[in-house]
Amino acid sequence: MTRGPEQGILPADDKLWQGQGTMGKLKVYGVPRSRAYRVLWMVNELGLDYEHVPVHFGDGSAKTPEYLAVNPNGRIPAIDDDGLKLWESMAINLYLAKKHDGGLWPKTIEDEAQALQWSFWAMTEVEKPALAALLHRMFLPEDMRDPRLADEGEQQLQQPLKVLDQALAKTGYLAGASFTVADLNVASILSWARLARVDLSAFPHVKQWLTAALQRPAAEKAAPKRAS
Ligand SMILES: N[C@@H](CCC(=O)N[C@@H](CS)C(=O)NCC(=O)O)C(=O)O
Repeated sequence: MTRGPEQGILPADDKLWQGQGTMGKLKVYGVPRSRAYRVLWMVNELGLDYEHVPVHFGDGSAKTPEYLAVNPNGRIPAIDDDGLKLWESMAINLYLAKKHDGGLWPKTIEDEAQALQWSFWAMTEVEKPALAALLHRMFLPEDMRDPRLADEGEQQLQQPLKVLDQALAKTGYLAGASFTVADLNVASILSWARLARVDLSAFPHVKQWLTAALQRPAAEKAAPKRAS
């Protein structure tokens, strides 16, 4: 299958790998139609000057020796921040939010702890069932989808969604009184549930918060575009 730019191909220009001409500039590896969306959203939110290297998870470009030197796991996303090579989407976002004073890092140590809590929680409680719903409702080719697995994912999301709804009912945000990395990290993972048409009607605070988060200009700019 030929991949267009919206799906991502490794640029032929191997200067990107060698860093020539772009020394020191933040590099973000990974196509938007992947967990790299989370990091692209963050760098847009912070207004950073960065170079996007559209390594794809499905065409072998994440398994080249050059990319494995950035992320030995052979997965996306990853960043290279002036020599600091970092992987794991949540860790990358927490690092970038803390490093750059873009208002996304919580202002107190207690709120900082909440941001860590919600980020770990989203990865452990939400990501797997949300991915099952996404894969089996829209991402996989139709003949490979199993509706039972999608429904099971939606079912497993009910309890974490209830917890999230109760938390959002208090202040509307997850760490402190404004939008932070905690909201971005959790909303970026829950974007899969929305794409998978998980019914959020029983969770009005989640529904409102998620809609507002995903409509932020930085989120829309990062969002995967459909191949034409
Ligand atoms: N926990 C990692 C997961 C990264 C991950 O699994 N990324 C997928 C794309 S969304 C990937 O690169 N898959 C390729 C593979 O597993 O070989 C993170 O959040 O960054």
